[in-house]
Amino acid sequence: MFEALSTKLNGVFDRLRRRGALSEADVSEALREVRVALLEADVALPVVKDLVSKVRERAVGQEVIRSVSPAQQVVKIVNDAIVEALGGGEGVASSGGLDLNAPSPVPILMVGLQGSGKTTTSGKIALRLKGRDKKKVLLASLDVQRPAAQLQLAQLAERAGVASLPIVPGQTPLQIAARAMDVGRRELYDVVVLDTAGRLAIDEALMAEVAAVKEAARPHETLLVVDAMTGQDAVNTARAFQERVGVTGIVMTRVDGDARGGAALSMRSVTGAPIKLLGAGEKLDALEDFHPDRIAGRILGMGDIVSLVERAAETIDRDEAEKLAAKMQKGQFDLEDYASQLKQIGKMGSLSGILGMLPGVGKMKAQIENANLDTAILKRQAAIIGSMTPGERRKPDLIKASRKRRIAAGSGTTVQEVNRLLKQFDDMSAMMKRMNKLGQKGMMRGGMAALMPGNRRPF
Ligand SMILES: Nc1nc2c(ncn2[C@@H]2O[C@H](COP(=O)(O)OP(=O)(O)OP(=O)(O)O)[C@@H](O)[C@H]2O)c(=O)[nH]1
Ligand SMILES: [Mg+2]
Repeated sequence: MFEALSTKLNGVFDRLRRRGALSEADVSEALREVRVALLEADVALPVVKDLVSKVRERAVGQEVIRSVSPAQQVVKIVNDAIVEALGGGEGVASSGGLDLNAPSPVPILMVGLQGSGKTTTSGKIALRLKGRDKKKVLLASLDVQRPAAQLQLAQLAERAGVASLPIVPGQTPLQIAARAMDVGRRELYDVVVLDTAGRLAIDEALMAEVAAVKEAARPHETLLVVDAMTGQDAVNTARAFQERVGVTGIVMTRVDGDARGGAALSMRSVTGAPIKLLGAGEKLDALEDFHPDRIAGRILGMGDIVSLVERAAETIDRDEAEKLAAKMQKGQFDLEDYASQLKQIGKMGSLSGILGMLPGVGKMKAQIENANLDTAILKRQAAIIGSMTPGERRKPDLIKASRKRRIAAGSGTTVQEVNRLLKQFDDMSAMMKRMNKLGQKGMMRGGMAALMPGNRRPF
């Protein structure tokens, strides 16, 4: 699932990242492409509109985090909007997994159209509850439509190693449900899964049967099973079930196929019900909890950028950055400031990884990696600066031969390394002066990339 959407969005972001600074037109163009990609993935139109307008609003009003590029921020904003569309996001309880917080035996009712995967999913849920949650599970088939349906569930129960309700021919679904709950209570089961019959299409007979069973069994979870391959139809089915029966969650099956995935993105917004589980294969263990953030990560394939932006937002002290910017403007940037920059970069992890993501540095990434630039060098540089006196840090010109020897000895480095650091700092100061001529805006766009020693000339 999601392959095509993922490829398209990746294309959009690749093009975006090749630009350094983004104009509003760039963002608009990218959003047009995002919109088309979502529509092609079969996401419902109102959901697409909502998502795109949210992204536009946030991208425009976004405060710039200077250590990341505008394109990366857009990736993060799109990511967050997708997470929200999937039913996640801040302040929203994780919708992954089932809610079993009720007196035993907890009834779970499985509903859905024919062939959507109700019976298979009942078996999967039983296996998972038994294994992972150490629950005593009873499976009961209320399917009196298909002759072999009850047998199918009994066989699945055997494979999952759980009990199934003995088959009594001639009973109605309501009678079977009552018997299942009765056995569940008497034999102290934790969970009773009630698997119902499907119909080819939504019809009143099906809805009435399901509604009656629901009324009688009072399930704690009513799970609607939908086939991801049916795309927009799955969403319409879900809406109908939600209106007529009321469901507490959705299980989307066949996500192992090449479904376009739009249904997953539309489901929450159209039905209000969360997707709780994913069926990812015919085997009994092919059941996954639904985590909006992980799914978004799977769609965008850009988890590294998303977490980079998050880390940057957390670690970069905004006031510090403002002060620094002002100093740079006045040409007062000194080694003390450089050291504090090194520390911030250090907090964010591997330098070459971060550098590669910074605007305009992409090209140099290979060179940087070849030069084996990593945080070890940053630490040595920090040590060198740490061995200087405050006066030396403010006025590096003071540092002549004998001072260099002292600093090298104090930091466990060599005079050559001290020289290299000073040379870099000189280069950087020269660059900053040039940037000042470009004006504040140009410098801000350069962001921290401009502060990177490797950005001009790798070691
Ligand atoms: N690839 C794949 N196949 C699945 C998945 N879930 C179910 N199936 C297959 O889909 C077919 C139908 O599954 P069932 O569980 O019998 O569907 P049902 O909803 O109980 O069908 P009815 O009882 O006839 O309404 C079976 O061949 C399953 O193996 C899934 O997540 N991935
Ligand atoms: Mg079935």
